[in-house]
Amino acid sequence: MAPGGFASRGTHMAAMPGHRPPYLPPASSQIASRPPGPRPAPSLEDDPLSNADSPLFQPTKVGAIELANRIAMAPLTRSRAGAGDVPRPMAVTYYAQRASAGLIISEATQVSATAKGYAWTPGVFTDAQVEGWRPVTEAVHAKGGKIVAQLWHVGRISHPSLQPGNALPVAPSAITPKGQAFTETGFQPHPQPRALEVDEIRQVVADFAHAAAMARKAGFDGVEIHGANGYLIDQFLRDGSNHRTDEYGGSIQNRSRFLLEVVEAVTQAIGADRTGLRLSPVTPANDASDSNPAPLFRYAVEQLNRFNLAFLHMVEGATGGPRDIVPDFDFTALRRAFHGPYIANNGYDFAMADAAIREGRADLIAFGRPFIANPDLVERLKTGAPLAQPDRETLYGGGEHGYTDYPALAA
Ligand code: 8OZ
Repeated sequence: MAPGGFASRGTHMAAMPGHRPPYLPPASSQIASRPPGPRPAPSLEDDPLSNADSPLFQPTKVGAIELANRIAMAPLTRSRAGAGDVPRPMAVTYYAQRASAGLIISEATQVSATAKGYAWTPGVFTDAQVEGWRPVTEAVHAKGGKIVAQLWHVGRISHPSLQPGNALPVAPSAITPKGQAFTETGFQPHPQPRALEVDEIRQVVADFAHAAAMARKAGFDGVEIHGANGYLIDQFLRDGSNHRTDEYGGSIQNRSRFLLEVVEAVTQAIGADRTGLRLSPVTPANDASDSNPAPLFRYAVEQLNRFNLAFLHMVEGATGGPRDIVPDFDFTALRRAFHGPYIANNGYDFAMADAAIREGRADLIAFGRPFIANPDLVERLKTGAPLAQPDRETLYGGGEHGYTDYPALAA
């Protein structure tokens, strides 16, 4: 094993360094569905306290996509793609096992070769990648599920060993992020990235549109544009990573330009009713920071309204960490400002999710980590069954173990 505890392919890595705090809760964490004590009589019809009565389990629609319930599987990087960044057959099993989610959002998926920043993550821009994804989307559909592809460009969160021709990663500005890249040979510091030229920005926008069209060819019901967690779109949005002095930097309007151009190109390619977006206004993941996020994200969301997107997916707080990292940040104001379906995410349990839907604070709830070890999460939430905890050692990299071998509860 290399210094720093990194394990190469075939074994596993426990936690990626760019994300503080880590994406896993302590092992003691539980999803509580109701207070302890005797359960009332198990009548699904008249028991007002039954989890099964929750609006979480009611069908809904996001844009053109009809969903069996209001539970989304959040995007989860698992680093198990094969050569050419093509999903391997075990991904078919993994996603099909989780098809009872109303909506599956795929793991983050490169829109181009330069979009890559982690070992063994898949793409959706070549014909071979489309062929690798097709059996995944078919298997999810055969089980009545829906699945969108999360379209990803990492920007500066990368390393030359993951880039074509060992080139430097690209970014809005040549500002080195703190943290280390997860490469095929171990963790390595992120280098200073190269600032994109304006004509290159146009190409990246076109790459998102191309990947969206390829995702539809692969049978995905739509896409989620990854605008969160300190990757390229978020690097443009936030002033800690964007020091440009041209039309893509400076004012809130200018820093939002790249996001809005990507949204416009993708919606033109596949339709706004099949296009969603994920944002994370206050997360510190991947060294993301902004001096004044409230007006920035207010402006971005107001501008998004002109597209009629299928959904807006919000990471509320620090990704995989505290929800109140910026205690006075008002997510309900953003939810109200957005005129479309709102997917809330980050640390929800059944009770929080049920209350958020009932009180109109969200239309869907995305669960991430709980889906790793609970392929039948929807059923477990419905029945109040206990949740299995994921094994940290098998989160990223490796094979079927810790991926497709978490069992559903016996019927
Ligand atoms: C965990 C590990 C690697 C990547 C994100 C795509 O934060 C990710 C990611 C998460 O959005």
